[in-house]
Amino acid sequence: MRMTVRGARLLHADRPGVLRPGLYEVRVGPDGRIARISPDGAAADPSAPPAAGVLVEADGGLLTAPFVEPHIHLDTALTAGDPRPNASGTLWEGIACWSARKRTLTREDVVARATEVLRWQAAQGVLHVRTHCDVTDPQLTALDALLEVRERVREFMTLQITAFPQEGILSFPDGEALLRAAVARGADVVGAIPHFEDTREDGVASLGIAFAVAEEHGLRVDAHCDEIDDEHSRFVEVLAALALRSGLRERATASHTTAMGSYGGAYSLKLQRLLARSGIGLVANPFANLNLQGRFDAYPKRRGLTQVKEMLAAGVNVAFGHDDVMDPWNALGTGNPLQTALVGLYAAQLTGADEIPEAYAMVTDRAARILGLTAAEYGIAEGAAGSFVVLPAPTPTEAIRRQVRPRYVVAHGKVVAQTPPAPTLLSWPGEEPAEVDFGRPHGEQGELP
Ligand code: 17E
Ligand code: FE2
Repeated sequence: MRMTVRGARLLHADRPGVLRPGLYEVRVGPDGRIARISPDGAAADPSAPPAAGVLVEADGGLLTAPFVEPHIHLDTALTAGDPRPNASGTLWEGIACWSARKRTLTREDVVARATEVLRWQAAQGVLHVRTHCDVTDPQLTALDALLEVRERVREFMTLQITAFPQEGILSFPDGEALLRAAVARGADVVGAIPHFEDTREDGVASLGIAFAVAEEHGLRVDAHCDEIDDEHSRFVEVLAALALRSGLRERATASHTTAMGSYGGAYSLKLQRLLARSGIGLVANPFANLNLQGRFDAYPKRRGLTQVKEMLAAGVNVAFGHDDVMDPWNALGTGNPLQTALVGLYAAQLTGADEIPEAYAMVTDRAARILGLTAAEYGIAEGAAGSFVVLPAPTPTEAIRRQVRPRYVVAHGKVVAQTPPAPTLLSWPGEEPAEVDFGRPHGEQGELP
């Protein structure tokens, strides 16, 4: 055995937020896969072989599959303020700021910034990442850099690269040729940005091109789609119809779709039915959406998110993404998925007791479905990859509420990050200094004696 984790809580395989009863021991074999999941301790299972390999004590903490980042921009990360800040806070000025910065890109610059953010992500338990990479650059400098980074991290992280035509497929000189060149060089996913194209017709045509390229090369599609407060921006229906008719279905994703926050009831119902039938996934990006949308509104001011709750209820897969880390569209961020989940659940009002764990699924299992990770690559089951996080919290809700960092991040049976507890001692008047753990005094449910 490569590793034994003792005393872990586990989630039910298909019920978000529901714990399996008791504590478990998880063993990872020499092949880096989960070899055995069993009730914890010799008392529970006298036939259990002694712990083997590296021993990790979960102390009753939750062990889940690692976090999955379904939508980030590693090429633009850590460029905030360079060459100038985004003064208006709009998507459009952000694109202009980035366009200026793009002219100064070098491969080393992109490799250094992307690697730094991937380090932050791995430290916080994110081991599967889909990044968008701007390919409206005649040199494709960022793409080449990210292809290099993808190979460097392959041993313990999945990095999917979306060829993202930030300034358009039809509205940027040679946009289609650049998109095709990016795919030829090794991009994993085909992007688009229909709401940015010069005309509605160009937007529709751009999605046709994206799906054609994806079909030709057996790739997935993930378009920035309807990222605007314009109820007339309705490209997601085009994307869903193309996903249905091409058979790409759940291999297609519409990211952002913030215009859905402006659609009326009649159209929303039509859309819910179409999206559910089409199988496409949605990625909401709460930081960027709350930051960039609503900028042209007086009060009442829109919250700027897609219809998260409604689409989940309709049976559509929805995940939460981080989008930006310190770039023209978001000056803050560390790539922390539990921060994304927290902000996302408030933005979408997923605040019911059984909705909060859904937000955890939206940065784990649901995001894994967006990336198309297989059962062998992702999940806590015998035979699956021995990659997981062990949290200093017993439930998904507590992990989000306390904003914990994983105690251990494990990739293929090897500890890649560990965060020792850092207790805060409080000297309360009349008492000895004591640790504050932010738990309810009467247990997690808060029952009074
Ligand atoms: N580009 C874009 O079109 N939309 C975004 N949210 C970001 C970059 C971050
Ligand atoms: Fe994005």
